[in-house]
Amino acid sequence: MQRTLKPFSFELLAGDPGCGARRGRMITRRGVIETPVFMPVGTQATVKGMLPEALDEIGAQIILGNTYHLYLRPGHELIARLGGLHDFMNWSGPILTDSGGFQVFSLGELRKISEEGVAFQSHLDGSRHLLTPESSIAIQEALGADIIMAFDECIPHPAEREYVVDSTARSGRWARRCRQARRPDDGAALFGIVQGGMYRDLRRQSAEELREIGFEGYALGGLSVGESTELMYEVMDYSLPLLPEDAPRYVMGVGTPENLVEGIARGVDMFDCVMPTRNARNGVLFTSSGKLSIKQARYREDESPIDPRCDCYVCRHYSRAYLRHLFRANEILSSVLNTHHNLHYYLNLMAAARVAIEQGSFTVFRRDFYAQREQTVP
Ligand code: PRF
Ligand code: ZN
Repeated sequence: MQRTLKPFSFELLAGDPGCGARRGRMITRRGVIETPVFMPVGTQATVKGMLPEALDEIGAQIILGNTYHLYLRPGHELIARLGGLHDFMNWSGPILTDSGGFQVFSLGELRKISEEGVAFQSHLDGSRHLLTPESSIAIQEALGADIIMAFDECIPHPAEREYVVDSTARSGRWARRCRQARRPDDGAALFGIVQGGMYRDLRRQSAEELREIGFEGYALGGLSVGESTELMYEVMDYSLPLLPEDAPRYVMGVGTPENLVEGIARGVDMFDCVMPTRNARNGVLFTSSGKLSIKQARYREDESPIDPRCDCYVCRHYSRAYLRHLFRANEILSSVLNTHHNLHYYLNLMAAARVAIEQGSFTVFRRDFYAQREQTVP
């Protein structure tokens, strides 16, 4: 079966004359991905509240899964026996899995880092495990992901320079081990992850080492970890040019609609974030004029849709008053409808950005985006 798999490729179709924005096309073994792209997060083999066909309908091109969660429950071997993650969850499009290098590090006291890997205790039942670069790759391959990520450490912020030096060097050695552990007959693309904290020279070293090892794509990790927005943009500004022009660039765990627009302007091709899905479940909705909290009393008898400019299923059929009621009544449909709208908003923003880049008008698109929310370009 693996012999029929298509190789991975990335092609640049257009660049915006006014900034670093790129319009590209990625070909994975399970389909084409037009970039820039936002990847909805499906941590536990489901994008919470979304049927796969609803994801299709709103234009999701690729979703993200998590090594850490699926390894612990229900187990990657079980998923492999049942035909892989795609069949298991009924999503036939491309899947990218994160390596566990972020989730394990969020465990705090429950983990211990060594050269070998990360020993940790399950957040579910306290059982002990060791995740290594080799086992992370084996798990991601068993799941059948189309893009797999190197096992790294996401460094918190702020962090002492000395710690960042050691951690980044170790993530580099781990990246090399991931590259070697990859099964040659597996059709997944492997992406490296640049670390280096908020230190310019360490980001450069990390990027150079990853380029030397060679990956199909490159991610910026260790961003959106508590630093200011300005600092995150600054790190993007100097880190993105360190990556190969002809490979996809992915900023992990980012971000707000503003962050996506700024990332695109700087040449980012891929994003993922729990923000649209998690905020939806908390009643926070994204609109062209900014965020809205549906529980507010001002929406009690508001017959208008969440966003008059949105043409999603929810905005075509439901009022703010109804959505406020569902949220307050703690109804399941509240999460479903809110998630549908928020993901539609994110995916539509990306689709509009792609058109703008093709037309060479991303600068205008960016200015209009901020004007609608009564902000200015940062
Ligand atoms: N590494 C990995 N996954 C991640 C990150 C990282 O640094 C981040 C950083 N925001 C999100 N997800 N492996
Ligand atoms: Zn909508």
